[in-house]
Amino acid sequence: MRSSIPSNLNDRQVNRVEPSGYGYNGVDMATLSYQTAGESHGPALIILVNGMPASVAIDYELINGELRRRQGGYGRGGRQHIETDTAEFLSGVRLDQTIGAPIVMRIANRDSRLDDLEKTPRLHRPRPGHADLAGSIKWLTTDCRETLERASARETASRVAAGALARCLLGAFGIEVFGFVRGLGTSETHVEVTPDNWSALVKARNDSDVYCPDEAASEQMRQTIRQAKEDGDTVGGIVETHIFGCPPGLGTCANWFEKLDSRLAATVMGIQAFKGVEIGLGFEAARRPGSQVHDQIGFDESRRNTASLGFTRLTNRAGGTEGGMTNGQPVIVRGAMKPISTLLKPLQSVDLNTREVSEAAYERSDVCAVSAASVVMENAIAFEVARAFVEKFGGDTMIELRQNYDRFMELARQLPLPEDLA
Ligand code: EPS
Repeated sequence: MRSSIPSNLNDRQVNRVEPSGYGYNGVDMATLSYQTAGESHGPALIILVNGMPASVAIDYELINGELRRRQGGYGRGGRQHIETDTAEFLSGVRLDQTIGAPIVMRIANRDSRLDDLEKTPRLHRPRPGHADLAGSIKWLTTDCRETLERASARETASRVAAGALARCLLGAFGIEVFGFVRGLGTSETHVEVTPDNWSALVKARNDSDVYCPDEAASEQMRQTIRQAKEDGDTVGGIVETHIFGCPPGLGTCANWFEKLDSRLAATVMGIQAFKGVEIGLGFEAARRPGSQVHDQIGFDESRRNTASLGFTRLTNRAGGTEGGMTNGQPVIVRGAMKPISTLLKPLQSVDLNTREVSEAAYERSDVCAVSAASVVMENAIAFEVARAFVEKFGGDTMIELRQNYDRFMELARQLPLPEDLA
């Protein structure tokens, strides 16, 4: 009701449509959400998570392990030798469990030097492909530093922390996430990922310093990175995430902004340097006839007690979503990362102070961060799935979430519902 809105909010705020599920005055009220703050060379990265139910057990090893993985990967730059990313919990957790209060995590930046103009000089020659030029104009400055510090992919450590925290919740319901590098430059793996083989692929991926569970493809990818380094160039790639154990019905077909597909796409496109996203067959679906796109439905009584409720598919080309909702099959998302825009052999740019054509500035950077990006996407997607899960099953505590989930699954397994319930 209008009268319940405090008078210091103007009409625009009161009437604002919040398509992303964000509620009153831009603050997410009921569902799970996170926000991040911090500059690449500021004192720390900060992550604020709201809406996490109480009594989620925090798996510190999982969270810090994912942060460590994000720092790795063949082709990374010097920064990762300086940092040891770990999440310090400042609020919302007691005795290693969430308490239902806002959660703040902090990741310290050891390479903190933002106000030291000698170590972190002003930068006037924007790098093509980075946020430098657009941001400098937007904030009416010729010092690109002010934009690049926030635009830096250093911020992705925050997303990994938030996503890995969300995985602590998902894991309690048997929902697991697997991410890897599908392609790098023109090298790619054709490995097939299934509910039966993915655990074995985790080991193969972890044994590969490019995070690809295929040894031969990994070697080609390393070679691609070595070549790019020699050429003073950079290289991008394609990363893939699979989510196993999602019950049917996460997301909805009711509104475009609530569809799980649109939320997953936004999640992926929000990661630094990502330029494309596909779910299941993605763009390939447009090239095939319907008979070679849609996944035929079967039923296997012996699987009635699994997340799929016994419904089987001959294929999973849809990538686990139909009509904006999970359908009980593994969710499959791919993202395309462009090559990093800081090149050792710089591209042409313009000095913002003089307008003279000159080479783009060089900052310490990575030749390739696709491996790290696979960790970022995997965890960012995990957060969005957890958000959809909390939205569907609700409750302030894990006890309620568990009861709602179990009850829903029981009813869904029974379909058609008995008359007294229908
Ligand atoms: C990154 C940290 C950054 C970059 C990289 C990713 O550290 P620094 O700028 O101090 O070397 O290495 O960021 C970018 C590629 C970018 O374009 O900003 C990290 O922690 O992942």
